[in-house]
Amino acid sequence: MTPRPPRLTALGTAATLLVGGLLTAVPPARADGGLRTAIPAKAAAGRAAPAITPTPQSVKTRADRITISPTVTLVAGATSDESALQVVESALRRAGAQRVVRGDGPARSGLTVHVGDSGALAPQRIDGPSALPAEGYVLGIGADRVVLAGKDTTGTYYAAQTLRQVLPHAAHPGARVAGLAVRDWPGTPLRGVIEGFYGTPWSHEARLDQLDYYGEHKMNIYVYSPKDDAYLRAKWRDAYPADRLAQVEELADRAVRRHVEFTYALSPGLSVCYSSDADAKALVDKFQTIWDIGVRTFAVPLDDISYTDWNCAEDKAKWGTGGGAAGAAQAYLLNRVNKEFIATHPGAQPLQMVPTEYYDVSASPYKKALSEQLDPNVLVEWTGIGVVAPTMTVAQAQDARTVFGHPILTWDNYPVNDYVTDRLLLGPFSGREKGLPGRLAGITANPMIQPYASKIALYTVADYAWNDAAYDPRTSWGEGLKEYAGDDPRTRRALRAFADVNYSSALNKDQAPELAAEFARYWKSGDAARLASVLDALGAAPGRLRAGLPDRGFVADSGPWLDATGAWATAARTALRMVRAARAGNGAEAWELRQRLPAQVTAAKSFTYTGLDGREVPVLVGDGVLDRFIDAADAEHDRILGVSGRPSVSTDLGTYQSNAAARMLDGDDSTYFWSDGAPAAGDGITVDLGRVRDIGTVTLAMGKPGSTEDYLHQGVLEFSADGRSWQQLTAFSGEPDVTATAPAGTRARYVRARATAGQDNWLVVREFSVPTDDGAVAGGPPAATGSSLRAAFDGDPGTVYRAARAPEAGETLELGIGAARAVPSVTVLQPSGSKGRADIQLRGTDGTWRTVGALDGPYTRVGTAGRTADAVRLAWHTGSAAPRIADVVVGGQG
Ligand code: LTM
Repeated sequence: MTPRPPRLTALGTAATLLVGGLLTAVPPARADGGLRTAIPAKAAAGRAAPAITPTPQSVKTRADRITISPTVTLVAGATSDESALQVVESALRRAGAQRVVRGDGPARSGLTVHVGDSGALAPQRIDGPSALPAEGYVLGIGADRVVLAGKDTTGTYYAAQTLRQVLPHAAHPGARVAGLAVRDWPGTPLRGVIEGFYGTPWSHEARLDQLDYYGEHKMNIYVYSPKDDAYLRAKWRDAYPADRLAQVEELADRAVRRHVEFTYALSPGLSVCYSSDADAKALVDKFQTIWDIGVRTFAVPLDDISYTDWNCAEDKAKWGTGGGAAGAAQAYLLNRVNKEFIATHPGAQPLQMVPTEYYDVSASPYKKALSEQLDPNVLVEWTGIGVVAPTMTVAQAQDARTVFGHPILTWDNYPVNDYVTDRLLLGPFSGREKGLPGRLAGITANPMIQPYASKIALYTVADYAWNDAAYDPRTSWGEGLKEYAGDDPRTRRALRAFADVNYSSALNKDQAPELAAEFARYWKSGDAARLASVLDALGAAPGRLRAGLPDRGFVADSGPWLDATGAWATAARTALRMVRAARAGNGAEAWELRQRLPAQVTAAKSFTYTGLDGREVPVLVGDGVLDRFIDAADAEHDRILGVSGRPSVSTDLGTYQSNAAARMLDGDDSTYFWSDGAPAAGDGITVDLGRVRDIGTVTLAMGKPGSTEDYLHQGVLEFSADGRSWQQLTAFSGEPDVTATAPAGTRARYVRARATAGQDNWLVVREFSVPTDDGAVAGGPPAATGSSLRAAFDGDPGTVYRAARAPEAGETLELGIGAARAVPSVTVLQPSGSKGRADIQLRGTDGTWRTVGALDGPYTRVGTAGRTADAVRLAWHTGSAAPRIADVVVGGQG
């Protein structure tokens, strides 16, 4: 049969093409080929074809098609192996082939698939892979055949993985598959994972599963280096028991079949004597044991050890002290391993090492010694600038290459979560500059303690490392989620919603970007129906993932985070309903919902998982987004109700460590706000009283023992009713403790301390106290222990006045509201179930108390027709139960 030449459509220079739903940047069309905008695999299949991942370098569609025949013949060529053949065979069966037979040449009838034979590309008029880098491949579909032609066996295996993604899923033969020419190669030689975290090491089953995943995603290295595996670090000299060794052998074997370099990493640094022959022999002997079970790649990590303390006196005698001495000692030992083991074992891959200074590019005696003395063919792992580098650039990688003097393999600390064990890091690999992979020996990503959940980020690592030019973190993330969730759209939506609320990290600053955008949209538009459906979907996500996510390991890994997500969604829905009710004027319902929230938030924060040391670690989900939405909803409810809120404080200055601004109002002189820099003229701190109130004597207590100069050296105290026009209360200079009494009748909502000159010292404020003359609470019954009368009138419905006993005859609870004014309404909030009974009374200018209503359930609002009053009281009925009051809101306070 003479294959017909393909009909090709030229499309010109660099273009974007949709292949299986994936946007792919492609280089200019070659003279012998062209591009079509058809979607080959999709067109042939009854279902959406998966994207080719990682993003291929070049994909061209062809006008011709092939048909999956009942019998398909596989012909193995020079760069095929059993692994590739098996992937192709099972992909063809899934595409509808009933028999897949192996033959020596093209079959007389039916489809022939050439695996690892670039000569078979000729009828398709597609160039072979000879000019491609190692592991590159060409995949041609058309001219009545399929050809997988790798530069090497790994390349052909990757062609098989691409074919697996391109072929349709069909129950019967006959599927038509559109013609395609893929020309593809990796962006960097080594791409994969270093299991290098602290905490519970991955299980054996999880590692096997990971190796399968790496093969499918064209990752070719796995470094076996969990910090808490004693045989690899604390007891590195110890021989493996037979069962453990058998497991390592099984991993090594699986890795070979998935074209992954299983790298055995032994970390002797906690106890090694670098100059010791016995220790060098112990290292080499252990490597030999591992070599004997089939491993060919080895590493000696020396991170997270001290290089100022030697483990033996001989090392000090031989090398002295300091970083330079440590570098020389490490180079000595590693060179021995390199010469006595790697060089004597043909087939061994270059030795890898992790330096003790792995996190920067600053010149140092240590790096100089390594650079000059370590054998040049040893790969050096480097984490970027910082242990967890938010960004990594080409220039930094070049600097690392220069300062270490060796090829650089990045140890990229993403998505590792051993330093934030309360989080799942499910966002994409980001902040890595395009062009970086090409400057590196490779990229190894340190994953999470949770192996299955790590796959979401690892998908994006694989995508970036393969084709950084086409890489877009959000796009790759979305494609990875789709692949991982499988075909069910509900599961896909659930996974995306769950990943969104577990998104933030050092690389991805924003938490829950999609949910945060929905909250922002709601506050702007008031579209509660839309937000309700978003929150319903979030609440349903854990159940959907538990029921439908194909990778069951993910469900086990994420259990507490799934539970927390469901609970946060419940709380957020309550908050939304509360705002809706308040906005609709349904105060009683809103108050009932507001009371449910604290318990729901506590429940959402209650989920934990058990760490390696047996400690329960509480988990975080959507932090800073879900919790803030609930706070904002509370505030909105309170605003609608007319609750003033408790005083709050803000500042233009940054905060040093955990010395937060709120400490200025905590009534505790031993805690303080501490700025993280010196105030400039105009910088200041502002207390917001929540509403305009009568103010009295203001106290600003600055400085502290040990930091006596950390105060505003020159400034003013000012007050304002609206936050725009300010009046001076006092000016001060050279005094850390400032007191000023406002003239009688002064009313303000804001009081601030403002620097009038720049200074060198930072600022410490122990207390910024603005007492108010209104809001005084008197009477009874007395408050129970842990409660206060004040809580009944503090502007915070979250705090409750709980009476210690039932009221006595004639007893009242009296609340001052400052100077006499018109009062349009009084609202009394009682916790649900409260049984207090009382008349609500106002005191007029003549001093007489008049009843305007009576307590009536948890939410009582009485209109008072604008009576003028200077106080409100609850006159308890005889026989009332011990009362509980969350807040009394006197209308018209703003
Ligand atoms: O990063 C390196 C080279 N070493 C350790 C890792 O083992 C650890 O997982 C990460 C993240 O905490 N930090 C390290 O310093």
